[in-house]
Amino acid sequence: MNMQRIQTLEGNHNLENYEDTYKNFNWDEVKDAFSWSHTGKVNIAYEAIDRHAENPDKADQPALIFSSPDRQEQLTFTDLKQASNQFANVLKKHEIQKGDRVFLFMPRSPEFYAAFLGILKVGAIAGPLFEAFMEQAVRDRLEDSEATMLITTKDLLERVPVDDLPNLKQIVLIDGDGEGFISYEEEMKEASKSFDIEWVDLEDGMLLHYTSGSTGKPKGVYHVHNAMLQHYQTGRWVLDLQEGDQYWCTADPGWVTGTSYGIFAPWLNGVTNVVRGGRFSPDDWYETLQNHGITVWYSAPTAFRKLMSAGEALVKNYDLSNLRHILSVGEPLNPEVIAWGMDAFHLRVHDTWWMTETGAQVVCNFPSLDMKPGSMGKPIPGVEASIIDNEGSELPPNQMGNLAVKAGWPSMMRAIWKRPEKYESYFLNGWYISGDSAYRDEEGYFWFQGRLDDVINTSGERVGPFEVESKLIEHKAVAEAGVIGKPDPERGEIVKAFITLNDGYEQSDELLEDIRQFVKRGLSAHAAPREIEVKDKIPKTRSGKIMRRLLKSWELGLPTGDTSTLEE
Ligand code: 6R9
Repeated sequence: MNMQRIQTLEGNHNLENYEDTYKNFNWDEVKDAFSWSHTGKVNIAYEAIDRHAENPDKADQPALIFSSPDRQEQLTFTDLKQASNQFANVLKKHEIQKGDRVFLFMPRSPEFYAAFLGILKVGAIAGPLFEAFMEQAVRDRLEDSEATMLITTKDLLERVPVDDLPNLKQIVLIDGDGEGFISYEEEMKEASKSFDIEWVDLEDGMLLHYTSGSTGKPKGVYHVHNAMLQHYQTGRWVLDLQEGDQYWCTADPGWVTGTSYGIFAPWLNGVTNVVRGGRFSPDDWYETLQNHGITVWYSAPTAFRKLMSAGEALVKNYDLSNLRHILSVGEPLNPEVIAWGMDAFHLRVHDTWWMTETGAQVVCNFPSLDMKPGSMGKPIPGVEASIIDNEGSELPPNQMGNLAVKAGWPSMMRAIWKRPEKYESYFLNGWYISGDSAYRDEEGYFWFQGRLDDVINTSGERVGPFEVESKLIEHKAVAEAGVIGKPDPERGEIVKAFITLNDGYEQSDELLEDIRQFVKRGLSAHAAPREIEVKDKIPKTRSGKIMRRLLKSWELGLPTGDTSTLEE
């Protein structure tokens, strides 16, 4: 197989001609897809759910298929419309109003989705939190957002410093009641299934996602209803969603992927959304793909690498013949994973680049576009991305610089909660500066190099940790790798690799030297790690990003900073 370039996929795609569309597309064209183009009034929850429930062809189609080891449930668009109406009525009864922050701290469940949509229907702002957060992480987010209501479960309640949060006035318990708490079940039983939606402005808030920076407290990234334009349109072009699809996005809604693409994109496109609860295991994941006849699957490199290391023999036990389209986000997608995808599924894995701050996909691979493994692809039509220098000028092809997006795309964050100066600091000359470094080749494909703070400088040579990690995992003994720059008096920094080994391999000096030589032969002498340390686990965020910052703090014996997003 020619891994330099993988040809366009056969079949009918929503985006047939990338270059033409890029030249001619205008966001005004999309507005007709939504009811607010006629009424002038908007609510993203209406467009995602109620609009389909009012369509006789769609009303009884499954919107949500929930599946976890101990629970299987299916809700049609009508069911979900009614359940979210009921919850909106509960919120109204307890005087939640437009603009209030209502947070959700609970595992994925049908109740989560009903509550989330209910929050939007009253015009309030939803704040989803990972269920694995410990007390400090919960406290930081509720304090900063001044949330007045929290929806949670009995088990998780012990991690909520209830008495210490003056703004938090009400708590809804999903699985029980208690003195001073609102019982979800009790109130839902009594609530009406019809509700007068709070119609808001396109620029009104709907979502607050907290995300960790490299230093300091997590920041609240604020999104508005207008984002639906890009959620919807990337659902068509990039996810290539089509009538009859069974779509599975593996992300938790505590991460922006789990809201933009685990809620909005599929439902705005009227597609059945499969949600799997419970923990990751290769067998369960393949079973989910098979048993639900998944056609479009959106996941992350960390999961693909785990499946890859579980072996190709396992895939062969499952019938995955419905699978048509696979996508990845969150971290650079190693070419090795793409090669595995071609073998295991006979499909390309499409990389997509975007951030909490961009709200939706920006640089992507499209089914109708040739793919270059290792490249993130090209900007979506209607959005301009570029490589710019530190003064804000665009750089010519093949020069590494700041990956930047021209301000004003539909799903752009509209604020960092309560920190206007922080928000302003992201913009330069009308560009949003992502904090990632990349270059663009002559054909317009973007190539990720690293977080700017991760780039290693060894004896004056710049080394992107991703490149070294990708080479390391091509070695048969290596399962996962995290690479950092370790300060060195002579070289400025040296490349240090942390790795985990595949089953059946034992650490030895010979093996580590073999791995080092493998990177040297495959990349270059200066990129070959001078130190390799074998670990049981590589620290990662809950969204699967290797926490190089943490590896570095461990290495240097420094304080570890904000680790609230660290996976257990
Ligand atoms: C959606 C999401 C954003 C950061 C981003 C970059 C990394 C995401 C990537 C990627 C290389 C890709 N990232 N997608 N790096 N290739 N396809 O992940 O949002 O959690 O805010 O992270 O993730 O470093 O700047 P978020």
